[in-house]
Amino acid sequence: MTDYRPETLAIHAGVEPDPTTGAIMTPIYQTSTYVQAAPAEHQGYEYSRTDNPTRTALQAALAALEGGSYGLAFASGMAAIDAILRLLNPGDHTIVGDDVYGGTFRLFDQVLARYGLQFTYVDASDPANVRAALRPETKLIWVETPTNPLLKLTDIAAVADLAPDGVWVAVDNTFSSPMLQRPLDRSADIVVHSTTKYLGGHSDVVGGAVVVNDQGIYEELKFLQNAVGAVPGPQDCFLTLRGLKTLHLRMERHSENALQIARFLADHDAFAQVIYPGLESHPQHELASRQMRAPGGMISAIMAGGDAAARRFVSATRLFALAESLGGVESLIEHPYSMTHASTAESDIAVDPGLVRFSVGLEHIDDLIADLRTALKEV
Ligand code: P1T
Repeated sequence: MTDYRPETLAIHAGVEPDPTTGAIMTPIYQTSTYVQAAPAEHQGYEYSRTDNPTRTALQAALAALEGGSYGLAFASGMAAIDAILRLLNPGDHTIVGDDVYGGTFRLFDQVLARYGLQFTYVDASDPANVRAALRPETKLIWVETPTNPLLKLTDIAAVADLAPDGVWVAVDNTFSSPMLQRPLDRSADIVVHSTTKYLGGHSDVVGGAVVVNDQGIYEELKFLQNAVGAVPGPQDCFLTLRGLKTLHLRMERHSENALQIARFLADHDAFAQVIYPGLESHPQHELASRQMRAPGGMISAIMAGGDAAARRFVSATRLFALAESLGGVESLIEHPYSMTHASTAESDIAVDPGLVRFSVGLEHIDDLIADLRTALKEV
């Protein structure tokens, strides 16, 4: 299966005809438990927190898409991130990219720091900053690339190269999806996703995933998945698995639409800065071209009129729905300062109040640009 190209994997990976009926789609095994022939004599499934066949299919598909050996599904992206951090012990140190999803910062800063984990935030777009932050207690390097919401990139191979033995590199690949980049191929140790976003793709399910190659890390994470219990239900696994089948087509169109919209915004004087890895003005455009198959569907822009203009603009669009989240078929717009990144407001990694974030969907490009043009008249 791993010899297939990503487009074929998206459709076939992890899914076998159901052994009892031949159903081509993995059924939703809506069961909490499994009958045993004799004590501990079963068919591989004992209890659905531990394993469920619909989840097994999703996990295999996720692993194949990321080019990894093992996949694990979680109840949300945050649950997946939390499971990875539970590999660490009190006193262990993590280097974190200085632009991350607000919920990730909140988990690190307000929950895990209380258990003695230490975090240092650095601008990981320059690997030298990561190297300079290494300490004897460093166990993990944590980056999003592109980041949420500023779309900064990290050279994954360069960071993996500088990480000493025993320091894991984890990449939150939510904004790219495995169709645009596969961090394990660039020597990262751990890939994490909010599958709520591009992988699910239809704004109808919340989920998370971790993919790794190392059997030891997998076994610890598999233990934590069961011991802590933040697992997705079979219906959610089914929806995510269904979403995966069109990931390649969706990522292509997200990227095409986003490039046109980024160019439109860059030409409009309402914006002081437009940030999109596919624009030549992006400081890491060259790295984006080298590391990503396409620049993705996310755009950020800082409004010349600051906070007030940003709030007016995001309230005035119609097709671009004002909502948190991203990666679905429909276009979304939001104001990170007051919404997704409100938890960073008082911190060193606070975002600009004039920032607006677009998740460009799959609607017709002309309708999307017309919507933005109309809304901009109200700014
Ligand atoms: O929402 P959840 O499935 O728990 O995933 C958390 C998460 C993890 N990593 C990244 C890069 C994310 O963007 C997210 C969730 N982000 C949003 C809800 C948002 O609107 O940015």
